Amino acid sequence: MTTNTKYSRAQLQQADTHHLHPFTDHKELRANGARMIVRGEGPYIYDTEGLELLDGMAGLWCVNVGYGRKELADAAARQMEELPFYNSFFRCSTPAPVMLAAKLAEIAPENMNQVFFGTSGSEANDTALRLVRHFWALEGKPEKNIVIARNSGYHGSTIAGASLSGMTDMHNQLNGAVPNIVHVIPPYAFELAEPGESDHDFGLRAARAVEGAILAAGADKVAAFIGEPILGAGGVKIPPASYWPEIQRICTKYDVLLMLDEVITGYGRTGNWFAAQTFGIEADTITTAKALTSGYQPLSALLVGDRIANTLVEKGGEFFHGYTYSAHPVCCAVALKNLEIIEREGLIGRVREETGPYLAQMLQERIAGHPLVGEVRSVGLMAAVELVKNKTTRERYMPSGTAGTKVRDHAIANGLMVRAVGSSIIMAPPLIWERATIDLAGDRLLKALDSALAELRP
Ligand code: PXG
Repeated sequence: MTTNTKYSRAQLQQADTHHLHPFTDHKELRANGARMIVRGEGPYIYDTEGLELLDGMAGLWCVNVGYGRKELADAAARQMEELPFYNSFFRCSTPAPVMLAAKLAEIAPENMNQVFFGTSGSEANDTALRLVRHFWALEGKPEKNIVIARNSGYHGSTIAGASLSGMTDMHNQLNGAVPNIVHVIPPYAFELAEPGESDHDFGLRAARAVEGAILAAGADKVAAFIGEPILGAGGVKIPPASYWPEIQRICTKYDVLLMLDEVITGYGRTGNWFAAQTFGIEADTITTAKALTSGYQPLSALLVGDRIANTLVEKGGEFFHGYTYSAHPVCCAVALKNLEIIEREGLIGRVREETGPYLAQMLQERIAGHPLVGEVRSVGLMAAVELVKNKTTRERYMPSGTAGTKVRDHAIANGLMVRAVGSSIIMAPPLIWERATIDLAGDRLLKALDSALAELRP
């Protein structure tokens, strides 16, 4: 028996009272107990009670190749047997991260040829923030240090990650964010576009909020803009097509670096290796983590563009930054095997050409017309369903989350794991989903919407 199978749910829930969970109201958790997930196979996860759930969230936006991949376990075991750890400080290195860095340079956008490793997206964003400020200092402009980010953005939970994030509740608990970070509106047309304003015009207006912030601070004070190509944890907010080209124009005009956070969108989710390719964005840094190993090991890679890397190499001296587990050989060995699987199985092309369009079609044809649904939207295998009280006025059920948690709980009861973000339901399934899996998810989501509707409008 393994740790996963030898305990009952009651035993696990008892022991779990010693465990402080992330992003959790601990009193509420102790009153209700956690669902204990003990096994995964392909697109499914299983709990202690034997309930089978179709995992519409790929773990936490990361298990892109699905569960139960023995090849990844073998890659980790081989690396652990040969060399479980050695560091990459003090002029040392090990083969796995070296080969992974070269591979990432091959699949990344053309101007990205250097990689800095960490173990989480939050760490990678700390690295990115320090690196862009260091870059401008090396260029003789240390006062060019303000970073512009967005409300509803999510960039992690360390102090720098939370400071870059645009979540009010997180900021309120920080009691002092990292200074010189400014937030502007996100490109969220469903709630923020004015009546009669086209998506195109709203996209330009949202991008020009960045220009406004640059002009307010003075371009000689602004180091960079950071954004997720699609806001993920903030609710799969997909920008209008006009947004990213305008952001690119603005960053170029004022010589502001463009930092992309692809912790969720990286490694195939939008139908290309990176969403930078899907949206045609040329960035100076790209933060990646999660699906780099499909979540089988903790690993992040900050992809660094040539402009920053050249300065760092040519005039940098020592960059006083790094983590014990930067370039961890076991994590990197797993990442190499994971990228090999993604390529060998053609998962990214399938998302781009088949399952992404099929998911969009399923949502349009089967979900969009439901009385609770105000909008469906998706890119690749990343989707949101907006829940409303009134389809025309887009009035919401209050307090925020009322409809979201109801639909989510019914979805889980019907065998589909999804996530609720305020008044929306979001999905980011493993890239191994096929048409039949998407149909099944559609059946279960529809049942959940009907059950929630019956409770909300008895
Ligand atoms: N950037 C983005 C875009 C993320 O989505 C991070 C950075 C931080 O990564 P780490 O590995 O430090 O967690 C993330 C993480 C959710 C949820 O509820 C999303 C994340 C993490 C936890 C929960 O959707 N994204």
